[in-house]
Amino acid sequence: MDFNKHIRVKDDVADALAAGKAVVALESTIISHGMPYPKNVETAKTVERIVRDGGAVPATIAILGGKIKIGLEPDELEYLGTAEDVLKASRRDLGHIVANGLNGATTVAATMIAANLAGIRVFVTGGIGGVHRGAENSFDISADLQELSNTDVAVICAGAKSILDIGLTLEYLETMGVPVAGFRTNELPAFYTRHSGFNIDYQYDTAAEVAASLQTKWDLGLHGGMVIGNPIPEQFEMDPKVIDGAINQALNEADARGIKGKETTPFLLDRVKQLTGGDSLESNIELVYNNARVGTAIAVELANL
Ligand code: PSU
Ligand code: MN
Repeated sequence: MDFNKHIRVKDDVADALAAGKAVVALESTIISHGMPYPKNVETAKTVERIVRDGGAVPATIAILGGKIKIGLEPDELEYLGTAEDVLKASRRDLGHIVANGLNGATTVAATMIAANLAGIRVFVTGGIGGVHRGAENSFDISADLQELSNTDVAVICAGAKSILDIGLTLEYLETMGVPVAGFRTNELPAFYTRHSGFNIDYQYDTAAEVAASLQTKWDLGLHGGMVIGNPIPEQFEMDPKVIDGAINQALNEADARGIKGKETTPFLLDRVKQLTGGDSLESNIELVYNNARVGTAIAVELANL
């Protein structure tokens, strides 16, 4: 399918969309900048298999050679997981990367944009960006939050990491009119742990309830997405003390080294992983799998409406 000269939709994704079947978008920053090789590529491939097993077609999104690709081949996933020349691509970066024929790994914001262009309504990831701790000085607020306000794509995630200020992230989402729901929880999950202590607006216990809420929002002409927070399964949860200690140390180091802008999130993710001796990576992978199962069920329900 070639509805826009900058976009290439993989055949199986295009066929599913044309037939009104369920498609699940997946991001690529998590592959190129969120996890180390080879776990990143293994995870990306396993997530695609979970989506297929659940009855939907996976569409991992990235920019390769200046084309926005919706649905990737296995060798393209491998490339994203190993190459050094893959830029982190958020909303502001898309025009530049595409115009110059470069490679980019799409963030939540950029993946939402690409998914929406192709007509994909459901997107599964690990965690969203948000309002960073100390944002009152740094002004560091992820472009993901504005995107959630504007672009009609639901994001299934394991909540927000405490590298972020979770309370301020929720306030910002409220201001921007973004619904935040919990899947079988009334709290926003804190990524590595099930509990953040921050209550959220709605609890949905089935994929059908989420799909009905999304469809109704869009039927009312309300643009934007929804955050569906799906807690990490208990057996893969981290000890809150261990993870909080690692996050605090990583934040102090980022501050001392003057890390800023788009480098902040990848730096913090990488340090937390090193400081927890790889445990955080295992939790991260398992929560993505869990999100893929729930997100696929939501996409299937939405396609049936
Ligand atoms: N949170 C994670 N893992 C990630 C990211 C966030 O737990 O890989 C990535 C996502 O792609 C997200 C991006 O969209 O980081 C946010 O970056 P920034 O804060 O620079 O907007
Ligand atoms: Mn930022």
